[in-house]
Amino acid sequence: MTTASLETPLTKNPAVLKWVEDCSALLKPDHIHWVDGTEAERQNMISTCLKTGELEELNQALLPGCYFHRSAQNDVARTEHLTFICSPTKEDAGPTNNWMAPSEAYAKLKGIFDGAMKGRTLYVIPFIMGPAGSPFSKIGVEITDSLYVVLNMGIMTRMGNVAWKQLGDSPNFTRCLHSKADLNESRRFICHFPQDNTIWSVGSGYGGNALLGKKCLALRIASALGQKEGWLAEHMLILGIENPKGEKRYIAAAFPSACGKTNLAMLVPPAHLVKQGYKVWTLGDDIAWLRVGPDGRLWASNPEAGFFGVVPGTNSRSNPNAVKTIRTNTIYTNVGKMANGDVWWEGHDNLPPEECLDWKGQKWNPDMDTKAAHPNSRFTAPARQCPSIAPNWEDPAGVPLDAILFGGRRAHLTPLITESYNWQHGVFMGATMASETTAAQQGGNVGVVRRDPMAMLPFCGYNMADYFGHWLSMGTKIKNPPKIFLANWFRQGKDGKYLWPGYGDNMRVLLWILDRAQGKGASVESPIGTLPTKDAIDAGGLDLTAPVMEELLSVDRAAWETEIADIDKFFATFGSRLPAALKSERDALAARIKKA
Ligand code: SAT
Ligand code: MN
Repeated sequence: MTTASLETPLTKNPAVLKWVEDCSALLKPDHIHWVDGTEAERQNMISTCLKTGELEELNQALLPGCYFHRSAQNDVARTEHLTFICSPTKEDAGPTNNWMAPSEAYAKLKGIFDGAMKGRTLYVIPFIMGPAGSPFSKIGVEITDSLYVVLNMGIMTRMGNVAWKQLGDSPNFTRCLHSKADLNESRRFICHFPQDNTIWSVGSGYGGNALLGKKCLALRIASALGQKEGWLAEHMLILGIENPKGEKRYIAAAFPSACGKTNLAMLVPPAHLVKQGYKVWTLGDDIAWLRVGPDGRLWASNPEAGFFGVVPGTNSRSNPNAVKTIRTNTIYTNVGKMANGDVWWEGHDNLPPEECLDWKGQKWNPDMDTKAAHPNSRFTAPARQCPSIAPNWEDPAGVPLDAILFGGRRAHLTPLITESYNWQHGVFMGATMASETTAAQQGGNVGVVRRDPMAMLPFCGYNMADYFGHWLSMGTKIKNPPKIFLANWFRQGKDGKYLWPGYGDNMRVLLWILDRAQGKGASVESPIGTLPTKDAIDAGGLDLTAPVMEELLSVDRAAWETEIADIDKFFATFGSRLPAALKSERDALAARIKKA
C-alpha cells in the first residue's frame, strides 16, 4: 500500500492500477491525481500553476487563453547525449544511439526516482497517440510530477477519459514514467526500453524530454513497434495540395531541424497560384505514422493533436498560419514577456519593445547583445486552431501519399529537387541525407555536414542499419508506392546568397513533384536522379533568371565524388549490418558520376 492520499482511480484496468501502485511506492508522492482531461480539471490546473508561478497569465485581451512558462535555465532543449535506447544488446541500439544495459538503466534511474515526488502530486495521464477510436492509435499512460507536462500533454495528445475508455482493461499501453526530480543535469536521463514498451525520463521538464508521447513514444518506441508490426513511424510533416479542380493529393516530408519543416507544413501558396485556385492543407508538422492500405498505397496519419513549434522567426512572412494558430489557447515557453502581458521574440512581426523581460526573467532591451527569447523557445498550440488544418486531419485511415520528400540544408551540393529512380534509390537518398550546420545552431562550427538519415538520427529506437532494411522491405509490400524526392531549399550562389526564394514559393516545387507522381512534368536524367528541365518548375511571378534556375539544378561532379567518400565513412559505421542494397545504390551512383 502507498501512503499517498487517496483519490478514486478513473480506471479499473488492473495493469494500470498495479503499475501506478508500484511507481508510487518508489516515488513517494503526497497525493495521486488521475487525469480526466475535462475543461474543469484544466482550469483548476491552470489556477494552481498561476499560484505557484509555474505559469504566468498573458494579456487575455491580446492573447485569449494564452499562458507563459519559464523553464529552468539548464533545461531548454532535448538532451541527446542523455538519451538512451536500453535494448537487450548494444547492437540492437546500433552505432547512432547511446545505449545502456536495461538492468543498469533501471537500477540507476530507480535510485533517482526514489522519493523524488515527496511533497508533490503524482499525476496519472492516460493519452492516445492518433485519433480516438482509430485502430492504429497507440495508448500511453504517463506518470509525472509536472503540471506543465499535464497541460502540454492536454494540447499535444488526446488525453483523459477518452483514453481511459479506449484502453479499457488492456495491458497494452506504453508505460511512461517521468519526474522532474531536481532538474539537475547530472541526474538527467531519458531511457527507452522498446522490449518492455516502457520509457523512463528523469531530471528534465522540457518538451521532447518530458512530453513522453512525442519523440519518445511516437518516434523511438513506435519505430521499434513498426519494425515488428510492418509499418513506419517517421519524423515527417504531412500536407495536402488541392488543385483548382478540387482534387487533393498528399505529401509527407522529412527534414532535419532548422530546415523550415513547420513552415512547409503550413505553407501559404504564392498569390500567383492562389489566383489559379490552389490550396494547401496541413495534416501534421512533426510526426507521421505510415501504413500500407488495403488499396496497396502508403497511408500517412499524424499521431499528435497539437504543435510544439520553435517560436523565434515565426512571423507573417515565414509562417502566417502559425502566427494565427498561436494567438489563442497557447502555452509560450521561454519567450520575451512585456509589462502589458504581451510576448515578443526575435523575428517577430513587431519591432522589439523598448524593454521587456527576457526568457530568463531579466530586464532586456534591444541594445543588449543577448536575445529576448531563447532560440529554442516554444509554442504549444492545438492543431485544430491552424487556419490551414485539413478537414480530414483526424481521419483514422490517414491520407494516401503521392510522394515522400526528404531534404537537407546544403549550400552547394544537392539540386533544388531530385526525383529518385525507384523506391530503393529513394531509400538510399533518405539514408544519406544530410544538413550543414548554420550559425544559428549550437557548437559554432558552420558548414559541417551532419548525416541525418530520414531526419531520424536522434529518434530511431533501434539499429539504424536494420531501420534502412525495414524501409527497403516496406517497398516490397507497397503495390503503388509514393515516389521519393530529395529537396534543397538552401542552395547558394557564388556570392553566398540563397538562389531559391523558399517559403511559400516551395509550393512551385511541390507541384512538379505531384506532376511527376502522375507521370507528367518535364524531366531530364542526371547521374544523381531525375531532375526538372529548366522550365518545368512554374516560376511565374518570380524574378528568377534562367541561369539561376540552371545553377539550382546543376550537378557538380567533383563535389559528388567528395560526397560519396563521406557517405562511405558513414556507411562504414554500420559494418556488415548495412543492407547490401544500399551499398549497390552507392556503387551505381559512383559509376554514373564517373561516366558523367
Ligand atoms: O524538442 S522537441 O523534441 O520537443 C521538438 C522537436 O524537436 O520537434
Ligand atoms: Mn521534430
